[in-house]
Amino acid sequence: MTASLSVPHPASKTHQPPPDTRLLADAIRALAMDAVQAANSGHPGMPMGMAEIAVALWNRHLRHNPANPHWPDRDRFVLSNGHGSMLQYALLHLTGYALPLDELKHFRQLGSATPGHPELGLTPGVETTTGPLGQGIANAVGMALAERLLAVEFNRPGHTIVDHRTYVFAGDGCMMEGISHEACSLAGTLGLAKLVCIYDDNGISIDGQVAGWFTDDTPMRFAAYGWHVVPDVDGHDVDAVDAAIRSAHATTDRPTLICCKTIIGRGSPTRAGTQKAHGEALGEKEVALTREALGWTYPAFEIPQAAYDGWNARECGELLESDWNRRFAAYEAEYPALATEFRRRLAGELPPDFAAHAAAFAARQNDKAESIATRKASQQAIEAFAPMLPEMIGGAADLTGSVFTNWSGSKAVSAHSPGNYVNFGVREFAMTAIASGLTLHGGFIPYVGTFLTFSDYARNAVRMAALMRIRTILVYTHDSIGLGEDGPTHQSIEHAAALRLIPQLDVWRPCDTVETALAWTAALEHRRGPSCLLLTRQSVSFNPRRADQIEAIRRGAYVLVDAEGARATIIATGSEVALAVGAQKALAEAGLPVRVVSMPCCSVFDRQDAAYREAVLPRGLPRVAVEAGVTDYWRKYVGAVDDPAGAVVGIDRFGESAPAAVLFKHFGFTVDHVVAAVRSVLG
Ligand SMILES: Cc1ncc(C[n+]2csc(CCOP(=O)(O)OP(=O)(O)O)c2C)c(N)n1
Ligand SMILES: [Mg+2]
Repeated sequence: MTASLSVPHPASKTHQPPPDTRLLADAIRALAMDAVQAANSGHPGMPMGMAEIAVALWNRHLRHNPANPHWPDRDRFVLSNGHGSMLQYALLHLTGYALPLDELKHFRQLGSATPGHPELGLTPGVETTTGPLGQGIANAVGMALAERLLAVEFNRPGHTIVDHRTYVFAGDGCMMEGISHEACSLAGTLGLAKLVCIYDDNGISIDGQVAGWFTDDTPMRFAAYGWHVVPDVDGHDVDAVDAAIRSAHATTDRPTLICCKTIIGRGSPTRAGTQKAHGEALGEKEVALTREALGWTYPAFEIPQAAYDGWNARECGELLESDWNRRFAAYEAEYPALATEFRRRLAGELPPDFAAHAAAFAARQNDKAESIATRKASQQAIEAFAPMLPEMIGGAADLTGSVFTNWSGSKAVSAHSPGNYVNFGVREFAMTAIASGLTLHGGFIPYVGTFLTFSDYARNAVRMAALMRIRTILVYTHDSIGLGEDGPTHQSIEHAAALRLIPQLDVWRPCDTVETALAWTAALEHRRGPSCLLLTRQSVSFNPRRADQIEAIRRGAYVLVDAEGARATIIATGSEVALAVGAQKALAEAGLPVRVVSMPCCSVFDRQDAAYREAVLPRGLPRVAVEAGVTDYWRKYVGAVDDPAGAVVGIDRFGESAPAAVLFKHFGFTVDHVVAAVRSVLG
């Protein structure tokens, strides 16, 4: 599908003389070198090398409205080579976003809107946080996929309300990173035609000329993925880049890669073409020489009005958006329910009856009292929620039949048909960053699954989702030695603890069907960060609860079994809750009352008020934590290793290949061992 360009782009305005492209490009160069110089830190080379490419895209094609960076049908722009952040800041400033010159003068300073790498939420117009190379491309793939799916879902004959492109800039580093392979391979298979990647082929990365470590035939590589490739474009020729972008627009069945040959740091007499231009300030002397070479006569941070006039996108943006608003109003008149739903989806709001629906589901799960694997309980949750949440888009890294991320209404997305389920293939990292792209675009709540052990492959994308505080749901099953015979390569030992160390990430490890229902509810409701659901392969026993206990699950930890005059607290998560309950019973029979606290989500518990935390974990009661994972994490709850009033039953070595029941016994996850641990903390 091609864009329905009902409003002309500035590029097609014929009544004005075309802007002086050299002036526009040099304005970027000047701002980039001056801001980096002012900070004495940053990356001038990329912005100076991609300046003409930026002119071609941002001055002639990009459909955006600086006055409203959230306009739903804007083109998306991702700077995957995020070290070139000054390029984006210069563009946002020059085209008229609320990014005053003062912010550029404070590039990389505390509290500025111009951080070292682009960060979502800090700078108007930045669509995703980039910096870890390659991930921006995967985010862009997710955005393009979101656009494609929303267009099919919401557009109606004569009413095209979703119709925009996703552009991504990428450098050699992005192309070298494995995630670009994962993401671009899938984008080719899915035929994401509105995705346009512009490759800054400057032959330089930090260590020098990439010829020593990167000799791929990149056009061939992308052609092999099924992309439309425009090779050998002179990246300093605005018209040539413009023509390549047009050829991308004319391609309606495949994504496009535009390979632009550029010179890093172009304009700088001694640094251009060298790795020195990459990541250090040019220095006062070289800045002056560059001004001279460019014929740029203005002092630092002074941009001539003609450059501002040529770059200004406010009027055009206003026209583009108001045209869309008009078209959306017509759509709304004809399809009021769809329009309301579209608004809800883009706002990321759950339907008003969600909470009631979720509570009813938890109550049903409680009535059923099934003892099943939590991965299965998770599938039941998906089955319960997905019909009322069309924004849920699932997927797995080639483990659907194991992680149970599918449900009866799952329909696979392909190049030729829309759907609500993505078979990501064995691509954990791209899957996760693509999921973030879906979230960032708006309109979707992605949930993607793999084995917990392989969360390592995806870890930096999980971290980025947390850093961005975006709602992506990560379904990680086979969460311990409990997976059994696949052995130590597949058995998570340190993963739960390692994930819990990521700030702004909620890690849920539910113990049965009801906790899984509540964990899913929390993940769906939590708009300010990603959530992980750590789930068992093996069956776990159901725990009866009162209504107030069910309600308390969402507080992260709660008293599951209490005892009059309890002398100790056993804290447990997931599959080990059953052990804690077993030990509690055995101890009660022996006349030793103890309390069991189920703690499915530590971070959520930590956010509760002090009174609640004290009520659940009273100070002064010795504590034993039980989890089939590394013990270190639990020390914050039970005290130091040499504290006699605290113990952890855990596993600080890699697992073994054997049936799960054998392994639990082998590694000391038995009622007897937990009982002994409790006795040990009582002295
Ligand atoms: C995942 C990741 N690894 C390493 C880095 C550190 N780093 C930043 S830029 C860069 C070199 C990138 O080369 P290229 O993309 O060609 O950028 P250019 O110098 O051409 O602007 C490296 C290694 C990073 N940002 N992300
Ligand atoms: Mg490079």
